[in-house]
Amino acid sequence: MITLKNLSAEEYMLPGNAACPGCASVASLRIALKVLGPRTIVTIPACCSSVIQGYYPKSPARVPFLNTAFAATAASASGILAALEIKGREGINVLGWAGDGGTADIGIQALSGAAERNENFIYICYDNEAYMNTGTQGSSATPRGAVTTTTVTGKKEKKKNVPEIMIAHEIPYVATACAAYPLDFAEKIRKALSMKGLKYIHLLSPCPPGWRFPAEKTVEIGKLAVSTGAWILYEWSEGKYTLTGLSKGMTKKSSRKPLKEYLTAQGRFSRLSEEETKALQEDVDTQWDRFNKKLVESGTAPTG
Ligand SMILES: Cc1ncc(C[n+]2csc(CCOP(=O)(O)OP(=O)(O)O)c2C)c(N)n1
Ligand code: SF4
Ligand SMILES: [Mg+2]
Repeated sequence: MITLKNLSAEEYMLPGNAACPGCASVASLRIALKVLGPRTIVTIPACCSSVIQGYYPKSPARVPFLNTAFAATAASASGILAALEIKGREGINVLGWAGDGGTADIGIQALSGAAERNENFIYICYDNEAYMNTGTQGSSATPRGAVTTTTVTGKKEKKKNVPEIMIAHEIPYVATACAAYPLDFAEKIRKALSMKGLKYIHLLSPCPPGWRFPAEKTVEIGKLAVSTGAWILYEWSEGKYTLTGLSKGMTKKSSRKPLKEYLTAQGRFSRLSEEETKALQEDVDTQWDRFNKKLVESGTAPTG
């Protein structure tokens, strides 16, 4: 189990990079690399992270990063694995690290193919819920009601559920995480490392300029996503769902904060009417009702 005491003190993502102040994705990449260690190759498509790690002629990264085409993260990771095998190199971790646009939209075919082949790498989607690097266009992971530059009156469609799509592929491990809970995230990477095949982690990654909140509130916003139940922390493996972290105590509606607290803390939801806010609260409650049934079927529902 990863704790603050045994989390590596070594840094593989150095400060002084090109991320915005308060960027949850770069803080999470730092945590991920602490768990993965120096014998790691990361492949990333076009996204904020490619700018952060590759601001030529300098780089904050202390492990090799391959910058690949927007659609190609999972294909690229598969290629790296094949090359390592041909070269007879063992004990090297391969990480695909991509945004929500590069995962839920343009990269999903490569990811689905890699899942079918059960390629032996970890794929982490850091989900800031829009195309941030190109100026906050909406993606299929943008939640209903959020304003982006392509959903100026608030997005009408629901967020695509990529973790469930990955579960349908029956890969060894699927988990969600939130950047505000780095140890929960770290522990999930540690578990993923112990398994062979494709492991998928979907990380909610608050973004101050894109979600329109002050940079010092990143952790607060991430915690609100979980404590209001908008974002569920869980793991899935061998057909069973398990809640983790704060989400463990949140199966009952009375244990969850009103969604409004999460929504009103962000400028991207400022156009919501009372009725729309109510509808989004109903979405969260329905999401939990469905999830609770999965826990019962898994035999992992909390008792009491
Ligand atoms: C085929 C292709 N289309 C569009 C782009 C332009 N582009 C570069 S980064 C990016 C946004 C990426 O969004 P996401 O994957 O969510 O990562 P984020 O920027 O939010 O970190 C886009 C549209 C591209 N590089 N390649
Ligand atoms: S736009 Fe958002 S995700 Fe991109 S670097 Fe800035 S804070 Fe991070
Ligand atoms: Mg994004």
